[in-house]
Amino acid sequence: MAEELLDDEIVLAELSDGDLTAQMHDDLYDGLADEIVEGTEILLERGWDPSRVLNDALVAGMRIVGIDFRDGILFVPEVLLAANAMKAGMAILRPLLAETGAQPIGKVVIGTVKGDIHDIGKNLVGMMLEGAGFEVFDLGINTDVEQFLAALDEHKPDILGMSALLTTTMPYMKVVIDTLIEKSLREEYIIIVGGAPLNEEFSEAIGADAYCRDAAVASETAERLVAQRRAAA
Ligand code: B1M
Repeated sequence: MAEELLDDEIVLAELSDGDLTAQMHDDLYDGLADEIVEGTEILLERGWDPSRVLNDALVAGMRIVGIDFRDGILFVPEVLLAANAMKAGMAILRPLLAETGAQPIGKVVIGTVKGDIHDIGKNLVGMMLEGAGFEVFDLGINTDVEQFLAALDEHKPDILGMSALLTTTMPYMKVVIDTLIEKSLREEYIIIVGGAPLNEEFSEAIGADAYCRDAAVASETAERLVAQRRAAA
């Protein structure tokens, strides 16, 4: 029996490129960070470009995770594990991508608003956005308007993302948006908002561009809105 199990063990280094990327999609889905690190290193050793590893092995795998999360097949704990595995692969690729000058598909500044310390959902959104190929600047929790403005000025992102989990803190999103309007900066950014107490109506009322129900929707919406804006430019 033990012998049988050993025979079944998959040796990543022995797989063809196609089988290895498919296996990495499965390993991401299963949240296996060590296997993702190993697979990433093998593909790099085989001469793969870091951006090809990112797109074909990691981003493609996270897309499957995102779809199944959206469809209620995967739940938060599994997605956090998958996102952590993705992060482990990203940690190897990030410096290499910086060297090759590979461009992210866009930049996002994200934070949980002032007065609010909930960050699990926001972190998940940040990870999914990274998984989709965005460069993400996470301002953390309890972020006030000055911190948002400073980060927007510093990073010049395509997207500003705000998260709130409390009915008492969600109105602060409007404070940030109104400040951007006052400073004639509102049109510079796509603004997406999310968090359990929000809805479409609230997002429209405060002047955001989109409300995102969950992290998968956030990443799909971010990709769509950035593509639309670039096409219109
Ligand atoms: Co708090 N808490 N909490 N809490 N907490 C809630 C939110 C609450 C609904 C619980 C309840 O009473 N049923 C309630 C809010 C009630 C209300 O306002 N209507 C509440 C309360 C009252 C409080 C305190 C006031 C409790 C107290 O001290 N008396 C206090 C507030 C502290 C503060 O922020 N100032 C508090 C504290 C805490 C903990 C510190 C203990 C902890 C947070 C730990 C942490 O985040 N590091 C905590 C937790 C864990 C929760 C619950 C149980 C779970 C939240 C969570 O992480 N969900 C929560 C109850 C609940 O929501 N069921 C609750 C999982 C997460 C993946 O989902 O965050 O919704 P979520 O994110 C989703 C989507 O919303 C969306 O995508 C995410 C992933 O799919 N999304 C975005 C989120 N942000 C987005 C941004 C986007 C796009 C999508 O674009 C930018």
